[in-house]
Amino acid sequence: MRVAIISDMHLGYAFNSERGEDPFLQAAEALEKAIEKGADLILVAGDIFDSRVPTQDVLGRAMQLFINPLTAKNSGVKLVETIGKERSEISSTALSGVPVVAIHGTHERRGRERTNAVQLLERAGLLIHIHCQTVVFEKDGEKVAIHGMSGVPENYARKVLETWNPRKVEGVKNIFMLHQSIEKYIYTGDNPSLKIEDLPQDFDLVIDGHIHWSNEDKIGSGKFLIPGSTVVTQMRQAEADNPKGFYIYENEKLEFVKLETPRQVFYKKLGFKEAKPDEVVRQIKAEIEKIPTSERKPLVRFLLSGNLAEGFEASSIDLSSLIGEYDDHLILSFGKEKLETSEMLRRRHLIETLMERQLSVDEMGAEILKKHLESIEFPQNVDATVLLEHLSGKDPSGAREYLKEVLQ
Ligand SMILES: [Mn+2]
Repeated sequence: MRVAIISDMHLGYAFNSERGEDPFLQAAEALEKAIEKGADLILVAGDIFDSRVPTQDVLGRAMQLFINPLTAKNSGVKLVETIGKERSEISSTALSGVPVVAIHGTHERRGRERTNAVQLLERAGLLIHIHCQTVVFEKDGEKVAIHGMSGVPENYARKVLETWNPRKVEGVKNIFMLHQSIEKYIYTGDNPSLKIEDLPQDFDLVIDGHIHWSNEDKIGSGKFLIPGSTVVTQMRQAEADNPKGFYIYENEKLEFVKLETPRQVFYKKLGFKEAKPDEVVRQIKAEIEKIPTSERKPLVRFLLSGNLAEGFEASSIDLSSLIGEYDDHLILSFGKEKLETSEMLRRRHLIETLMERQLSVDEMGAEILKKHLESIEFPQNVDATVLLEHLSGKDPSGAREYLKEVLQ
């Protein structure tokens, strides 16, 4: 049996903006190619939608997309068993053509009593949604069990999995699908409760959505797969390095199918030393000139770091003019959080030096005060240590007395 594995389509991401069509275009390409490549079944590992409550425009577009696999030719694959899932929840239309089995992700998750957007697609007869449930398909005598755990808050993931405790179905291929951060594969800000060792070790394939760049690894005697997203939602190195696509799983082998529609991504790091804004702009432009033009505007992100010349700060660089200037053939963005002013650099150096010398907090305070007094050309006979002792003591007015005394 040929199983297509797609994840994180994020339909509705950047909707109504220049990049609003990207998720639809790329999800459509993935579904089409899966059918073209003869998939018997399509799995989606969560985050079909970008938001909990997609607008009707987004929902409508998603419904149009998911009709396509169902109108394709059915290869003879059929649902033969469900575990923990009522057969009555599954519409016969969802079993026609190339059936789609999906879990919901972090972006679609809602309260227990509320219908999420993936369940909505199931109710429309477009797919099968599973959460701590198993569906078994058969084709030409070969059976595949799909066990799915939809996205749950990270701190509950281990508990939910332990409570459900999915067991492999004997004598069939077992695929486990989830949508969580897993130690080693962590999404920014997530605090995963699951480790690779917590996942079923005796399944043939474990699929994890949520992480947006693809990766193949081993788990127990089987394979561990992160399909990655079909669309770029966060500009970062891993997204620039990894092509977008989906996988085909057959006979224990994984084949990556690259998508053609995604924009090219360029992630560039530029470091500066006492640079003036026009120098920064000049270097950015020189880098931009190296980027080949393409039909679909590439996504270009610059990560600026280092420090600027005396008297300049990041806001002195006119980045919005640059964005406008190249608007015709690039989608530019900048990260300038790591670009320091020379003042920030001096302070950081001072603190780093003090930490290296392993001074106590009081000693560090005295050093910082001393440097500050020097920089404002305070009379040199004022002892920073004594002054700080007065300032941090019970009666700070002693500091005034001390200053009066030494400055007379
Ligand atoms: Mn996602």
